[in-house]
Amino acid sequence: MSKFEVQTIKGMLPAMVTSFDKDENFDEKGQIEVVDFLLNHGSDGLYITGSTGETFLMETSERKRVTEVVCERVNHKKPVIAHIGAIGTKVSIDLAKHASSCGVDAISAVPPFYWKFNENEIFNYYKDICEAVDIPMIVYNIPLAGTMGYPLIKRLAEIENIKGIKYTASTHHEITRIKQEIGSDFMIYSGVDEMAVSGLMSGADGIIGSFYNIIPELFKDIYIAVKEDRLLDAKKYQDQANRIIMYVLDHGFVSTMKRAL
Ligand code: MN9
Repeated sequence: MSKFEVQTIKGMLPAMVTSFDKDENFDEKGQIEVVDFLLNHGSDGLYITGSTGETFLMETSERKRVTEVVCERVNHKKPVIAHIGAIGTKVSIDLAKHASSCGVDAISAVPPFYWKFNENEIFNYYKDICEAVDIPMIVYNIPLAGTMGYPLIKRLAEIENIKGIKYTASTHHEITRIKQEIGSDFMIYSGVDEMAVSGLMSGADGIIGSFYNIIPELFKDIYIAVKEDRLLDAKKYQDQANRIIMYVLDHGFVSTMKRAL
């Protein structure tokens, strides 16, 4: 059973990396260490098996095992959002049902990608998943899978289980528009780490990102500074974070973050 209402999921949530051993198998012990590290460094929840978690390199069975191990360790101390997106609806529904049975608080999915699906196909993908499970869905706007424009987001928000969006696109004016026109209880999680201040100032309820795996405190400071209207402090922290991000992106970001961890 999930525990947290989606409207209470706010703050700084790492898009958690997945631990693998030297043979590239899921490393349960390593994963538990990462979970403990992130929870002990101010995380307000975890976003698991997403792009940063190298989900598209994993077998469906491995993705399920990651969800089981993380849910057991977190044990409802903080909210867990499980990304269940896949190129096909059948796999996504299977993962969604499994994540739901593990007690995650919400699921999330990138839109189906590669074949440049049209708006109706993307809408129906999310609708089919939402009809198969009784758990909140956070849709995902990310240019890598094809940015969804405001009209499609508005349509998706009419599906009952769709309660928010992870917004990893730079069109932050749309964050303000979503809050104004769809409603303040439609949750928005800003996903471009380099623009966390901008996302929060545009109205995001929280931030979900890769770099909170390695510099969680700095992003928690950003979140708190914006909420307390200390914008010059927030900018200073963002500038510090971005110097680290630029370095890491130049060196292969998941591997370099793991080295840093
Ligand atoms: O949304 C992440 N996006 C991708 C989450 O992985 C594509 C971000 O956290 C970026 O990794 C980060 C670095 O560019 O902003």
